[in-house]
Amino acid sequence: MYTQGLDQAGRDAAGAAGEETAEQLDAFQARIDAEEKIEAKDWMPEAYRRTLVRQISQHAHSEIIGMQPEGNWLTRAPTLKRKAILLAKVQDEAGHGLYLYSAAETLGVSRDQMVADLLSGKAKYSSIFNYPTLTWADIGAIGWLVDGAAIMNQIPLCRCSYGPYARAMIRICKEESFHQRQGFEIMLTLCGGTDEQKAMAQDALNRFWWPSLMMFGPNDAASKHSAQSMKWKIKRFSNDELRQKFIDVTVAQAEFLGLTIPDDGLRLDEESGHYEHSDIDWEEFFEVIAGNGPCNRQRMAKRRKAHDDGAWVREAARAYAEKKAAKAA
Ligand code: FAQ
Repeated sequence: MYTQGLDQAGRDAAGAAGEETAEQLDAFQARIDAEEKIEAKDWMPEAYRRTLVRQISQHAHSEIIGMQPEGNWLTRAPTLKRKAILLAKVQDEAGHGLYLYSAAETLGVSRDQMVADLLSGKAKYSSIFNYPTLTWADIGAIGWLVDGAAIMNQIPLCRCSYGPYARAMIRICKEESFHQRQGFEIMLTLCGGTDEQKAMAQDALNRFWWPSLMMFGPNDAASKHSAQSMKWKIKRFSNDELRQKFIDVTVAQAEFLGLTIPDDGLRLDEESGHYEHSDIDWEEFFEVIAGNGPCNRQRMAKRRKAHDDGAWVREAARAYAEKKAAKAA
């Protein structure tokens, strides 16, 4: 019911989009430039609202779909302790999805609508979750690299101009930081183990390195939303800037583990202090986000099945709400 009201607010805002005046837009930009937080009930340009709904809902979907590759190893974790840690991590991702859906709802879109957009294939989720987790070392690589890349991208989102998103990101980043350490610790343990275990860690790095770099999105020249999102201080850094920061910190971590980054072109430019790297396979990236990655179909089929299997829970919750409302009336 709450979101029905929000849906209406969203439609009203969309209807008013054509009536935005230059004065309103200038005043809004001045608030952004002054680092004021924009809150749910504040006036905002329709394009700002839509950009946030797109980004926050895609972020939420990523957290939810992102539970699948790791969930794949819950029953096969090597020890009870590892299993408990992984279970907690996967539950955290569900929690992140829920805070993010709530943050997006404040912009006038209902969770039902966002979920429908995911299930119909209209909304995207992060490319990284379309790669398979073939060995236990992949769980280490996901924590180390995928959560590592997520933190690099998401710490600046704690300073996003939209208050509800920025506040949700604070707790998410704290939890992602724990996730990154648990992944690195798995890699450290494997690298200190037998030759076979170390080879498993290297293989996971080989397979997850390039997809992790793709998480930051297309390069700046091809990023259609970056310029406007940076002007609105939704994004604080460009895709390439964040990718570079990630590479610069991660190379030293790989060296510490005694692993080799699978890039012959990787070299430190002494002058800039940054690592140069080989070209990213953008063709692969665009294929994955178009739905043709190694696991896209499997991930969506599983999500649709989970949604269908949960129909009775939604039905029961609806019936209970109706009963309560009738009693109150
Ligand atoms: N995958 O113009 P840009 C996590 C799309 S959470 C798929 O540069 P923008 C936690 C983009 O949507 C990971 N699509 O777009 C975890 C746009 O398409 P559209 C998720 C991508 O928004 C760990 C088009 O390409 N994190 O990992 C990707 O300015 C372990 C053009 O791109 C977030 O969502 C991609 N990698 O910048 C969970 C963070 N990149 O919408 C479980 C918030 C780009 O026009 C286990 N999001 N696209 O159809 C962001 O920071 C931004 O949205 C970017 C993209 C940086 C992802």
